[in-house]
Amino acid sequence: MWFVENYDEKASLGLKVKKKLHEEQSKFQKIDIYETEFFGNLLTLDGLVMLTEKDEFVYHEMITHMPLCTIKNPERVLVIGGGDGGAVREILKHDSIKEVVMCEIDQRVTDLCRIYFPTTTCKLDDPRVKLHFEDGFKFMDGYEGYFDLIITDSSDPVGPGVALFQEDYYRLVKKALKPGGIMVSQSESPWYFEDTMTSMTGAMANVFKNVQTYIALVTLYPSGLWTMTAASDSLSLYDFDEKRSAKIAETCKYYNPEIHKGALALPNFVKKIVHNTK
Ligand code: AG3
Repeated sequence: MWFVENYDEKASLGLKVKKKLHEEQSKFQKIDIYETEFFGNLLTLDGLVMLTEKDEFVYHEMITHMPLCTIKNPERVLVIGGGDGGAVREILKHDSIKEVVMCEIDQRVTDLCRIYFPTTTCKLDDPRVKLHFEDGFKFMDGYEGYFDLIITDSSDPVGPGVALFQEDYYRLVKKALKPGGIMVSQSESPWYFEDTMTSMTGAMANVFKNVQTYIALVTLYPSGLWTMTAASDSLSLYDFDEKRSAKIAETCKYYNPEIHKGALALPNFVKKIVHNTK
């Protein structure tokens, strides 16, 4: 049996599956969990690969440590989405963290990941973590100048995640951030989501002074060439704490200080797609 993610009839990814572990239609989306031959357990939402046990470290290390090593003394972080807990696990590696708030719209994702992905959910019961299961957009409205970092760990811009790629959302993020804060959103693949990347980085550039797209090689996402985009009024990912980055890297399988610098180097065709300001 094969799991196949189809990229708009343009291409597809196939993963050999040992067995299907779970299947349900939640209030928000179709959730499927498989045991694969090579990548461990696989979670898909509406048929799209979210993570496997074997490769999740790339995405989760890169969406967290790039911005966290750029903030002097990160204390409060908000994760919008990220119900698998992988981002939360990485954030807590930074000693200065006092509070991590995760706001996931679909509690079923987290409940099921606790069963099938114990290595990503392992820190969700840490006393510094607060879990909320509601619409991230609405949830954030209650905050002003509070977070050092806001991470959008969303699915593609279809289904429940669409609003998270738009300017209104980035304005809310800015309001919830401390004045010197930074945001980062997963920003899709330049091969298959060119228009999304252009519109979302353009929308970020309307709200923040610095917009910086960087690369994470996520094997099982469309094309494998995946991007994340950070935005801030004062911080630049180039000015990061190399010492802390090296220390954190001892616990990582992908991220390290050389990757931190190298991830910011964009191929020419990607530079043309995004609104990089620095
Ligand atoms: N966020 C999902 C990225 C989108 C993948 N897209 C796709 N397969 N078409 C990852 C959730 C992990 N915390």
